[in-house]
Amino acid sequence: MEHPVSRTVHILNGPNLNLLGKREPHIYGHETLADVEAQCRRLADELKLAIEFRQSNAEFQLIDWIHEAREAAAGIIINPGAFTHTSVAILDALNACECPILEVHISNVHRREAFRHHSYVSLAATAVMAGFGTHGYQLALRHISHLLKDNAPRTRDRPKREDSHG
Ligand code: CA2
Repeated sequence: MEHPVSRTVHILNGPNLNLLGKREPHIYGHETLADVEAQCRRLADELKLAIEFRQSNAEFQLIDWIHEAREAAAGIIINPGAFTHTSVAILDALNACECPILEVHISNVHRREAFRHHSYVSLAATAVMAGFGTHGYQLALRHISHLLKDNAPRTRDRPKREDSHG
């Protein structure tokens, strides 16, 4: 029997994003992560998608969730927090996924410290949004909805980096 086509988008948030809206509002704004989840749920209903919305401060937990998403998700939206800039393990987990992967950063990491300019995760990402504030999550959800439409390129056709082999 064929697997039913998933309409569930897994939205994964990395370390310290539980502090959203509580500290550093000049960088990350005033909305909390619960506000972002509520906005994503409203939009997902409109787009006839379901969401799994999660946050963890632990790298292994994010990796386990990516493995779960690999089996179950129509797409992954991930804000890996500071693991963006450090984690080959998260990159390896994402590289094992065939569904679209949208990397979201609330702040414009390219206007910030040099160590935030490099992302391991971008090597696996279908697309990257940075600097749209928390609205970036909704833009990412809309883009996944677009990719799931019949006329959009199949997820398998996600372009590979030119220097990748196979
Ligand atoms: O801009 C983003 O979304 C980041 O992924 C956020 C990470 C940062 O390490 C990345 O370079 C860019 C930090 C998440 C911490 O979030 C906080 C939110 C409020 C108060 C303190 C931390």
